[in-house]
Formats: sequence, C-alpha cells, structure tokens
Amino acid sequence: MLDENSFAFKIVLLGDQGVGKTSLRRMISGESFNEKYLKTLGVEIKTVKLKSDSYDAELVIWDLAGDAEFREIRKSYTTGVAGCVLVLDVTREIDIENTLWWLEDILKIVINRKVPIALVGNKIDLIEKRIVNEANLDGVRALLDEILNNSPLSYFETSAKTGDGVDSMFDWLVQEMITSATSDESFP
Ligand SMILES: Nc1nc2c(ncn2[C@@H]2O[C@H](COP(=O)(O)OP(=O)(O)OP(=O)(O)O)[C@@H](O)[C@H]2O)c(=O)[nH]1
Ligand SMILES: [Mg+2]
Repeated sequence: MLDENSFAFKIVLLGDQGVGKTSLRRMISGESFNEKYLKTLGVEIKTVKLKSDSYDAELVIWDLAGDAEFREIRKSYTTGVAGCVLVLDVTREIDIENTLWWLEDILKIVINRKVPIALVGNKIDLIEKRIVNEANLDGVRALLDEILNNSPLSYFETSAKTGDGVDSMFDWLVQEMITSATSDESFP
C-alpha cells in the first residue's frame, strides 16, 4: 500500500495461446486493438494505472505466454501475485487438459492466500462463432471452486476488441485485491 487509497498490485493473465490475454492487457492500457496475432514470448510485463472514485491503483500486469513450450518458465511467476485473470476464448472448445495446467498454476498462487480470480470468457464480439456456453463454463467454475478455498471468484464476459466488459472485470479485481490487502486474514 502506498497511502490510504493508493495501491500497487502484481497480477497475472493466464490462459491458452491466442485466447486474448495480450489484447485484454492492451485494451486496459489504452492501446489499440491488433487484429494480427503476435504470440507472447515468455512474458511481457506492463504497468498500468487505474483510477476510480475510491482508489488509485498501479497494476503490474504479467502477461504470460499461453504456449505450452513456456510452461516450465511460468513456474517462477506465481510469487507475490495479488490477482489473477484466467482467460478462455468463447469461440473455442475448452481444452480440459490445458485448463488443468492453469489450475495448477492458480493453486500455487492461492495457497495460504486470498487472491481474487477473474474467470473471463473473451471474444464475445464474435457472436456467430461462439461455441462456449454457460454449461461448459460451469465445469471450469466448479473446478476452480474446488481449489479456491477462501479466494473470491467471479465470471466475466469480455471483448478485447470492442472493450465490452474489460473495465468492469479489472475494476472487480482491483476492488477485491484492495479488500484482501486491507483485511486481517490476508498475508502476502
Ligand atoms: N474478435 C476478437 N478477436 C480477439 C479478441 N481478443 C483477441 N483477439 C484476437 O485473437 C488473437 C490472439 O490474441 P492475443 O491477445 O495475442 O492472445 P494471447 O492470449 O496473448 O496469446 P499468447 O500470447 O500466444 O498466449 C489476435 O489475432 C487478436 O486480434 C476479441 O475479444 N475479439
Ligand atoms: Mg499474448
């Protein structure tokens, strides 16, 4: 905590290759949407300042590569994480095997700590191509619920192209991180 209403948090963006993690990070940073896919190599770390009536927050966003080849490197990124965004692409069938890998990462993050998790269905602007429905998501939510214990979980639908849902998702995350940072039960 910097002063009463100023905060700095490390957050991580997790999810399979091409689901839109970098695009979400660009949207919340005020950068333009890029139709062209440029995969993240390892990790990109960017800082973004978010303000609201009740807070002034600096987010250090760890935008991780979804590519399986970076799985080993990812292990060291879980330290000090205050919030986590798990991104799914609603136009692509959920790969349960990969999802379990992400859950393993999340498990390391939430162990003994209260860390809010935003589960995000991204690319909702691609209405015609959408194949992921509520029932599919409930499966992932149930798996997450099992490992989360004390950590808050919420589901959001976003488009990193139009910006729909992006601000409210990050706002929820920041509010929850502030609650965790200022409550007695959380210990970093
Ligand atoms: N229509 C649409 N396209 C999107 C959206 N989000 C991302 N994309 C596109 O999906 C592709 C992959 O987006 P990225 O943001 O690079 O995906 P990523 O999750 O960072 O991928 P890795 O870095 O490889 O893990 C790009 O071509 C984006 O333009 C969205 O909300 N709507
Ligand atoms: Mg990326």
